[in-house]
Amino acid sequence: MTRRHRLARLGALAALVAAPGLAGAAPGCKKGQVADAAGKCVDACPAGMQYVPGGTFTMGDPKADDDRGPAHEVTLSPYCIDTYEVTAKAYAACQKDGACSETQTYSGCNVPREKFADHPANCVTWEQARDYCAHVGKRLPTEAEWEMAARGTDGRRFPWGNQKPTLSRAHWSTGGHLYIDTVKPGSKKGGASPYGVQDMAGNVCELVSDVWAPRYPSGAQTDPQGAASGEYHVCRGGSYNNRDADAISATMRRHGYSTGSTDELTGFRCAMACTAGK
Ligand SMILES: [Ca+2]
Repeated sequence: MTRRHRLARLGALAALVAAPGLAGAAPGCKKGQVADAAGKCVDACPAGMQYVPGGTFTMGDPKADDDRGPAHEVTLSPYCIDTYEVTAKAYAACQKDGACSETQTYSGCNVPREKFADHPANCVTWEQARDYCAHVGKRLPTEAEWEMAARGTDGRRFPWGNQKPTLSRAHWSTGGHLYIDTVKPGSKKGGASPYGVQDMAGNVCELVSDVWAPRYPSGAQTDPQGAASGEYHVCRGGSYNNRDADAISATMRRHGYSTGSTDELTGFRCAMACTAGK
């Protein structure tokens, strides 16, 4: 190994240890790239995903006396997360492949509606979301991965910062208007998270892999997977139906998704471990 290669490897290691800034670039590489063993910059994630370099952040809300607390330190390994919520069209393709079961078809469900093909897949159960992600070689994000992707490491309240939500930042029901449908993912460019992930506030609420518990563990955690057992799954980020800014904040948790349960406000995105450069 040449000196340059050693330095590149050390640089990549330092980037992980130091929980680098929010851009996610390895030293000497562009944003979204990492150095491989030979020191060459390679894309950290497949197309359509954003790189989150991992590191340490405070998960939860220090002021909350509910399931958003206690705030606790979480350290995550690098990972990739979908830039957008999974679309109805993508889910329908999985159905066609025989790997995903049919979603519900009641009013407001996007997969059966041709005009909503580019909107988020909603009316999906946790099991359907899990099966879709597995079919495309991914998995559901853990709740900790979802929260770091949404708010970075600086303790911000929303993906874009601490400013109040607006309609240019999130699809939510504000200004006395109750929205009854989703928008196409990526329609609210002002709402991008520190890592460039879109629609983490509003549009559809997003199922994560964890089982819900009424309180977080109080100690520091590394790559937490959620409660060991429980009846309900968690949905993050709020939806188009929420009128209260707090409901679409990056720490809010909505639970109650037991096996088979679903609604038109609920969708998902997928994630995967980042193995590039290793
Ligand atoms: Ca969302």
